[in-house]
Amino acid sequence: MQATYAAMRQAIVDGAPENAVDLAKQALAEGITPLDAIDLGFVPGMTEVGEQYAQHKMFLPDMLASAEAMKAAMGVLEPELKRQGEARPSAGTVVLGTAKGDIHEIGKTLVGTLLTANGFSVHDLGVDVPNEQFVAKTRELGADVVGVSALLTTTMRGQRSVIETFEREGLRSSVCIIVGGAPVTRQWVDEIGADGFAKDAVSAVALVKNLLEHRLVSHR
Ligand code: B1M
Repeated sequence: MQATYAAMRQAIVDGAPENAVDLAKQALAEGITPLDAIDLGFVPGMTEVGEQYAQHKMFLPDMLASAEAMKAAMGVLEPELKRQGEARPSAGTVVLGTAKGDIHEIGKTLVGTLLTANGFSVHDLGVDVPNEQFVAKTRELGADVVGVSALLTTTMRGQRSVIETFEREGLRSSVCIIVGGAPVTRQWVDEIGADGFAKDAVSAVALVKNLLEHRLVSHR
C-alpha cells in the first residue's frame, strides 16, 4: 500500500495524468478508500510541487501539469466519493466557489465532493467568482451556507469582500459564510467575521454540519 501511495505522489510530481488515472483505479481495486488515495497518495504530491515551486526548482508549466494529473486522478475518485451521498435526503444547501481573481480549484472541488458525499446539495460556482454571483445563487437557492475558497494571500481579501457584499445586500444574517484555503488562519476568520473555517475537506464537512445544527437549535 505504501508503494502505491509513493507512486501516486510521484505521478503528481511528474505531471503524469495517465499514470495518475491508472494508479487511482489500482487503488480502488486494492480496496484503498477514495479519501485515503487523495489524502495519503495524491495530495502529498501537490504539497511537494508547491514546495519545489517556492524554491524555484519547479516552474508554472510544471505546476500546471501536476494540477492536470491531480484532476485526472480526481476524475476517477470523485464519482466514488459522491455515490455515498446520493441516496440521502439533502442535509442543507451549500453554494461554493473560489474568490474573484483566483483560479485554484482542486481543494474547493474536493470540499464540494465531500459535502455531496455527506448528503448536502452543493452548487459549485467554479473559480474566479464575482461576489454578486455568490449572492445571486444564494438568493435563488435559499442556500444555508456559502463557502469561499482562496489559495493566494492576495485573493484572501476577496473572502472579506464577499462577506461585505452579503451585508450590503441584507442577506448576511440568513446564511452561514465559511472560508478556507491554504493561507487562511483562525485570526483571519475572526478579523473578517466569517462563521468558520476548515483546514481541509474532511473538517469542512464537520464544520458545515456543526453550523447547521446550531442554527436549527437557535431557531427552535
Ligand atoms: Co498556484 N500557488 N499559483 N497554481 N499553486 C500556490 C497556492 C502557492 C502556495 C505555490 C507556492 O508558491 N508555494 C502560491 C501562493 C503563494 C501565496 O499567495 N502565498 C501559488 C502561486 C504564487 C500561483 C500563481 C500566482 C503563480 C504565477 O502565476 N506566477 C498563479 C495564480 C493564478 C491565480 O489563481 N490567479 C498560480 C497558478 C496555479 C496553477 C493554475 C498552475 C495551479 C492550479 C490549477 C487548478 O487548480 N486547476 C496551481 C497549483 C496546483 C498550486 C499548488 C501547487 C497546489 C494547490 C492544490 O491544488 N493543492 C499550490 C501549492 C500548495 O498549496 N501546496 C499553489 C491540493 C489541494 C487538495 O489542497 O487547495 O490547499 P488545497 O485545498 C485544501 C485546503 O486548503 C482546504 O481543503 C482542501 C482539501 O483538503 N480548502 C478549503 C480549500 N478550499 C477550502 C474552502 C473551504 C474549506 C476548506 O470552505 C469554503
